[in-house]
Amino acid sequence: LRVCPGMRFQVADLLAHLQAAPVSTNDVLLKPYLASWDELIKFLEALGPMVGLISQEIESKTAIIRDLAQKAEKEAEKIVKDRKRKPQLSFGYTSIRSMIKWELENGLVDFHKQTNSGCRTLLRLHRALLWLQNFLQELGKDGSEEERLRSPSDLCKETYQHTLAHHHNWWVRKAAELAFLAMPERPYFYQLVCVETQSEAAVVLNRVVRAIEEVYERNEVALQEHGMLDLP
Ligand code: 1Q0
Repeated sequence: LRVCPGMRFQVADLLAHLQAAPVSTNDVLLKPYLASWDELIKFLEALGPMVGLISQEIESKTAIIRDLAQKAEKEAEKIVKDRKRKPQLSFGYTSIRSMIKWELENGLVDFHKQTNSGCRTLLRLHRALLWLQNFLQELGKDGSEEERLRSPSDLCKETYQHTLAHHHNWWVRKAAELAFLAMPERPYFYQLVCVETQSEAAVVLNRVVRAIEEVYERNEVALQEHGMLDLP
């Protein structure tokens, strides 16, 4: 992967964070997972103020989880000091599975009404990641002429309607439609990921898509095992 000089967003960094997230056979580390979202915010920043709302939304969701993690860490320190127990690796918000365990044990997850639990917050990011996976997969297709000519903006819209839109109300869907207009045309997009042709783009995008898939699938299974795919 090429390094883009002078750019804040680096696709190599995004890929590195995504690839650092999977741990053991079925878990996902939260630090690199959230760092991937930080990197996507940098991408959005390059698109201008039209998508500011989306960056803000991602920022607020990642901040909720990071705040909870910090609080849990302090609590964990206290427990270790008071009971002279050894801290466990799987404590608090280290990974998605430790977060689920911690929040369930501490009664932090509400299955009936909206709260700011880490689990319900991560579910929002998780659903958005499926959209991103679908979008980048379509964008990376390097087959027919027709495929190569479809505009990122249209692909954005179509994939959104098939995924994330199901979870959004009318107002958010309208706001999303506005944001799609800010999606640059392919040449500008290529520049942001530092490639020149569709076939080069396809290679980069497919690597990112595969990395997202691995993370998404693990999170999906972890949430599903705990009946958390519909948390309000
Ligand atoms: C130009 C980019 C278009 C992206 C289109 C995605 C549509 C999003 C529209 C959303 C507006 C956000 C307003 C708030 C929504 C919340 O109601 C909702 C639910 O949360 P809650 O607490 O009310 O239950 N929140 C969410 O659904 C969170 C997710 C927000 C959207 C995340 C979009 C991710 C964008 C990623 C950047 C794409 C760049 C790709 C570049 C990769 C290059 C290799």
